[in-house]
Amino acid sequence: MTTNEPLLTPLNGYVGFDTLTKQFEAKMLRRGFQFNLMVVGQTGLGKSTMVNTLFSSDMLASRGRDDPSDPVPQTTTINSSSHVIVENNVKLRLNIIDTPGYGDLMNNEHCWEPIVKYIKDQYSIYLRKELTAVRDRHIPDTRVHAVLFFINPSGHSLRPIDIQVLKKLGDITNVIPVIAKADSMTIPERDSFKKRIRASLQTNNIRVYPFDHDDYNDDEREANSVVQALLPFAIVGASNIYEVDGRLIRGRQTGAGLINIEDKSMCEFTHLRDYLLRSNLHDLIDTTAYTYYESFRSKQLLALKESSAKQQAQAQAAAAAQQQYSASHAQYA
Ligand SMILES: Nc1nc2c(ncn2[C@@H]2O[C@H](COP(=O)(O)OP(=O)(O)O)[C@@H](O)[C@H]2O)c(=O)[nH]1
Ligand SMILES: [Mg+2]
Repeated sequence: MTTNEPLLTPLNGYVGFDTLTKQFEAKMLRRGFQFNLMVVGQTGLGKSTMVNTLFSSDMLASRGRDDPSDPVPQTTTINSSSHVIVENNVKLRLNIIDTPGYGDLMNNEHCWEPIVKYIKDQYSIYLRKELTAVRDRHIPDTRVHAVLFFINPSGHSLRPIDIQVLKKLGDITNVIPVIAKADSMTIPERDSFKKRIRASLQTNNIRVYPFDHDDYNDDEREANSVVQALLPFAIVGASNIYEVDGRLIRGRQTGAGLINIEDKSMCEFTHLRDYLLRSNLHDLIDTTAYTYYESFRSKQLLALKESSAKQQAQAQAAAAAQQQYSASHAQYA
């Protein structure tokens, strides 16, 4: 007999499977987590600084200039760097993928191609490993789990090139748009810029993270809609520590004074950090595996099936033609 009602184990009949979460936790702690974060945007928007700010460390060299007449140093190739960070026994293996400033050139046609190719290549590598006869117990995961997309704080709207790139990226990975260097805007300017960007994302049908899917329950949907109304996060990056009223804060000294980047009334850095690392890290990894990679995988496998069916049909046709040819020649032999 099967019933949908859960059976409670009687008090005197403790079985012990309620320790499953602990067993799982112990295993996951031992194994650690892998998170791959990509940053995309024009050179000089503060991508490297933001990565360092997010993880409170010096992972990427920020290439600011000492003198305004110096040329702007650029990242010219896609660079992946690995780091291991540990917090309260939880080990996080972090891959930061720094991309060349796209859209820096006069002719930006196809400037997104290397970025899109990199993301798809990682899916491809994973799929190949998954399909080998003797596959690794744990396939190393290099799939990009999230892209931080840096928007120029121009105060106008998204550039056509941004729209194009966002569209391409939103189709294949989790994209979190952020307004870079938000300290260059006043709060009202920032808020109307955010509104325009949200409208532009919607009219152009661009999928950014979070988006609703069947796996979410009502609470998660509710939490997502709160974040959707906040996007894009207007952030300020800073690696310097200042002492204010006896407290150490991370801040950026600007002409208008010191910005405490952890103060929510000044910028949305903490919203981004909490969202990315404290509440949604696991969901980003999950969405990559079960939405984006899954769709890549099924497309690839279908294409493979179709091409092998085609090959088979061609081979059958060739064999039939050969047979017919041999039969007709046999008549005259
Ligand atoms: N005003 C302001 N400057 C920033 C901010 N973040 C970074 N910078 C400065 O912008 C310059 C370029 O930063 P970098 O992180 O190297 O940019 P990337 O080329 O996008 O990686 C550096 O001089 C940084 O100090 C920010 O939020 N506000
Ligand atoms: Mg950089």
